[in-house]
Amino acid sequence: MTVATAPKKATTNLIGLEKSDYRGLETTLCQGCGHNSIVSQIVAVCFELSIPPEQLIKVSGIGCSSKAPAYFMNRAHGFNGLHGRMPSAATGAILANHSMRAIGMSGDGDTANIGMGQFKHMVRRNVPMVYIVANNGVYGLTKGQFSATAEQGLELKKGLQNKLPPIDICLEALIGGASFVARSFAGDPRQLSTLLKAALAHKGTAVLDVISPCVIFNNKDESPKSYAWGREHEEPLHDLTYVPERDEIVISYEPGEITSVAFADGSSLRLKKIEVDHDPTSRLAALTLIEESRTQGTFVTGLIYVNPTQPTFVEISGLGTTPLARLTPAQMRPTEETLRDINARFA
Ligand SMILES: Cc1ncc(C[n+]2csc(CCOP(=O)(O)OP(=O)(O)O)c2C)c(N)n1
Ligand code: SF4
Ligand SMILES: [Mg+2]
Repeated sequence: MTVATAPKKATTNLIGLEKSDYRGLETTLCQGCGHNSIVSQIVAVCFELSIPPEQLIKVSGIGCSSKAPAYFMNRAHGFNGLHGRMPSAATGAILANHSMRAIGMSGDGDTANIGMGQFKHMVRRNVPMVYIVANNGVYGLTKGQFSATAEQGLELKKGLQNKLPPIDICLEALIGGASFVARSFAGDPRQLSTLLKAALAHKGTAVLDVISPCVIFNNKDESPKSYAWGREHEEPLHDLTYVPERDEIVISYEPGEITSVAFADGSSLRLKKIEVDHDPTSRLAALTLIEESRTQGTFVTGLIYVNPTQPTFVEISGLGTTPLARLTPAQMRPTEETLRDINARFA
């Protein structure tokens, strides 16, 4: 008698790598830390999209969140920079070799406190990279001081109340001219994974503000950066489906039920309306959405804004197709004759 067995699920991706090829070192972050969930999604998504690890640059600043790149993709290139200075390190790396993909990993302190200036210039330039902010409202690494994204009135330690209004990372990104702005939750792996895929497909800076609870210093149920609050209050804007270039999915929808965002690499993101009518291609609608969410204290997640055609820093800088790092000395140096001509003009 022959016994029918279910077909085995492929353990290798399109470039013949296993998921283990996308892992990093064993995490040293606390068990249950939201940053660990973000790491798991990066590993899963990069494996699924068959991204060659050697073609990825991972960059970070300082903080528990900025330690996270050590825990994914051992075979990728990495640079752990100074506190708040990840954007300048990433910009330099990308300008040197724009054939690479880059994932920047930052924290709310790293971005919204010490690194705000760098962040604003990165989004304004539209440097091609995914910029993840693992946002927990505290400086986790230095034992839980309030960061600039902590809610006004929040009490974490007895007698200590945050008196200042919070900075909204998505709002700052939008005002700064960002071309891709999304918010997600470390407790919502499905949405996070889809947004990560779209962010990797986007040609400019893709800002992903991920509420990522710190289980040690900011996880009381009443805190808007806790797991309990997030699970209770999350309001996804859309039901999202990422469609890689090679897969044309055939699902029938009612007319007007879905919209689609096409990325330069041929992939697309399908957005199915849930409750709110939000057009992520309208900057004004995105600004209004964030302002309404702030005043009403709601937790909206999903793709807030996208402009897939906004020119990137590489395009604006006219870098051409060959990355600077691949040019030969002869291609980079002016000839003696050219130098003589230039000097002659100043004679
Ligand atoms: C120039 C400088 N100032 C201060 C510090 C101390 N410091 C280390 S991590 C950190 C805050 C990190 O917070 P965040 O970016 O939110 O990361 P988290 O640990 O919460 O993930 C601070 C203030 C430092 N390392 N360098
Ligand atoms: S202290 Fe907080 S942010 Fe740092 S690893 Fe632990 S849970 Fe995560
Ligand atoms: Mg933090």
